[in-house]
Formats: sequence, C-alpha cells, structure tokens
Amino acid sequence: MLLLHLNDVNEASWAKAFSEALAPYPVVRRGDDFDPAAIEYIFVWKPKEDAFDGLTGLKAVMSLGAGVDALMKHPRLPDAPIVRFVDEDLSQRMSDYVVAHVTMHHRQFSRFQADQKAHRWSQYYPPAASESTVGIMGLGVLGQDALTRLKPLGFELRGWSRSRKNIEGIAEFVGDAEFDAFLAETDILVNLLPLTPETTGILNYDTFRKLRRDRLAGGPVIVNAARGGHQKEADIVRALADGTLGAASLDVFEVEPLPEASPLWDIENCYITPHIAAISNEASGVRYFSKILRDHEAGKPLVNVVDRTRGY
Ligand code: NDP
Ligand code: OXD
Repeated sequence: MLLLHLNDVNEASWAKAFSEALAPYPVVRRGDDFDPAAIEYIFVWKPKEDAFDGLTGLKAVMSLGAGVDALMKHPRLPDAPIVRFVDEDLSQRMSDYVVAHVTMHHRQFSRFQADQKAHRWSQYYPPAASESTVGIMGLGVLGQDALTRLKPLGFELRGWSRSRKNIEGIAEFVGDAEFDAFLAETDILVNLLPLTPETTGILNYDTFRKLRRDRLAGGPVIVNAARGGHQKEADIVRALADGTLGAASLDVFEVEPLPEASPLWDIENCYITPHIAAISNEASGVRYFSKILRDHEAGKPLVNVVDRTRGY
C-alpha cells in the first residue's frame, strides 16, 4: 500500500493520479481508513512529526522534492531507504531559471534599468559571453543540466563538486582545497548544492570577496536556487551595499516565506523569487515514482537513493 503525506501541495490530485497509475495497487491518504503496518511506501513533502508513526512495514520513503535536507532532519525518520525526485522536467525548469538570471546579469540588467529610470543615455558594452565565466557549485543532476544549457550560449564554464566528473569543456574543481581557485575566476556564481552541514552558510562574505572582480562592470554576481540555509543574508546585504557583489538573484531564503521586514526586498539589484525556480510536476512525478514502486515490487533495486552519510 502507498500512503501520501503531502503538505502545501494538492495531495488529493496526486493521490488520484497515483491510484490511476498503480491500480490495482492500493493508494491511501492520511484521513483514510487503513492499517499503518500495511503501508509499504510513503510519498512525502514537508512531513509532520507523526508522519512515520506505526509504519512498521515500510520498504521506502519517496520524496516529492529533489532536496531532502528537511526530511533528513525529521525527528522520527525511519531507517527505510529514501528515494528522491530526479526528473527531466524538473531539471529543465531549474535550468530555465538559471539561464534567465545568468543572461540577465551578464547583460547588466541592473545598470541599464537604473539608466532608464534616470533617463540617462550611457553607452556601455558588456563583455561577450565567451569573456564571462559562470561557476556552478554542485555538479549533480541540476548542475550538469544547467551546464549543458549554458554551454551553447558561449560562456566560459567551471564547476565545483566533491568528486571529479570529467565533463568535456568544463574547468572542474574538487573539494575544499580547490574552492578558492574555483571562485577566483568566477564572475557569476550559481549555487545548486544540496544543503548539508558542510554546505550550510557557504554563500557568505568571505566567499563573495574571492570572486573575480574585474570582468563584470558592477562586480560579481550570485544566483542561489538551492536552499536558503546556504546563504548568510546579512552578508548578502552588506556585500550588495559595499560593491563586493554587483547583484544577487535569490529564489530561496533562510526563513520562508521571506519576512516582510527583510532588507533584501528593497535592494534594487537583489532579484527575489518565492522558491519557484523549479516545481515537481505531477504527471512526471507520478510516472517516475510509480515506475520505481512497480520495479521494486518486481524485485529490481531502488534508484536515486539518498546516501544518508553524505546527507544528499
Ligand atoms: P545532486 O545530489 O544530484 O547533486 C549535488 C551536487 O553537489 C553533487 O555534484 C555533489 O558532489 C555536490 N556536493 C555536495 N556536497 C558538496 C560539498 N560539500 N562540496 C562540494 N560539492 C558538493 O542534487 P540535485 O542537482 O538534484 O539538486 C541540488 C539541490 O537543488 C537540491 O538539493 C535542492 O536543495 C535544490 N533544489 C531547489 C529547487 C528550487 O525550486 N529552488 C528545486 C529542486 C532542487 P558529488 O557529485 O561529488 O557527490
Ligand atoms: C525541491 C524543491 O527540492 O522544490 O524539489 O525545493
């Protein structure tokens, strides 16, 4: 039996789609009448504290989100394997966000917007894409997809991860020892890391001041589409005020929703979106997790299982 436990999304709609895809395999929701011990799979988003209570026959936890940081902190998370969402549609949407913000900053959107507001005719020619470097933190599913979409646009590309990938045409940097070298020639820093104890607060003032300063006219730029826990917002405010950063695009925040009193709202060269960079699509999500469940019931191994020791 599959149990759905989704908060802040349309659980009824996902449940209907799963029932149709998996029939005759039973699918239930929290309010339904069922024996908790009969639940073999649970599909979760923002699970409540009692989400896993009594689920003694669990074969897998399936995560609606690609990021599992919040799930990993659940106080009563069972031992069952965790399968996270990996999906072409999700990758496409995330890359849409990344490409939009990278190209916007590369073409000096903030500068020309300010000139327009001031009725100022000030000719400035941005560097070509081939003279500008985008550095991606995290070369996983989303980081690698973003690279493949940025590459045809002509940018110099570099990436940072824990292990080497040998991706053609990309300057790769691995581990803490190569972090500073990675930053040193990055003009636009894109964060697509998972949130773990090692990556918490990585977008801080010290990181910002190590970015390349002499290429983008207004200063280097950060784009954070991963998790709010990666960024120190007080440091972003300071860096935007003193010119250490030329601009920032933030889709995620230390506290969500971003509090009304946050100074970030009023900074002109800070581009805020409300955690919408990429959403898990119902049709492809149901297809993906139904296949995983069916394959697993047929004796095949689970895929995209979270490594609990790494935390992602
Ligand atoms: P993956 O697990 O596929 O990739 C993670 C990458 O980060 C890997 O390349 C990994 O290195 C690297 N990494 C992890 N820890 C470190 C570290 N300490 N130092 C250097 N590199 C590290 O994740 P995805 O690409 O699928 O997703 C990334 C994140 O995007 C998610 O965790 C989630 O938080 C966020 N997200 C945000 C959304 C939004 O709407 N804003 C939507 C979906 C996801 P290695 O390859 O060597 O293991
Ligand atoms: C995710 C998200 O992790 O939507 O999938 O943030």
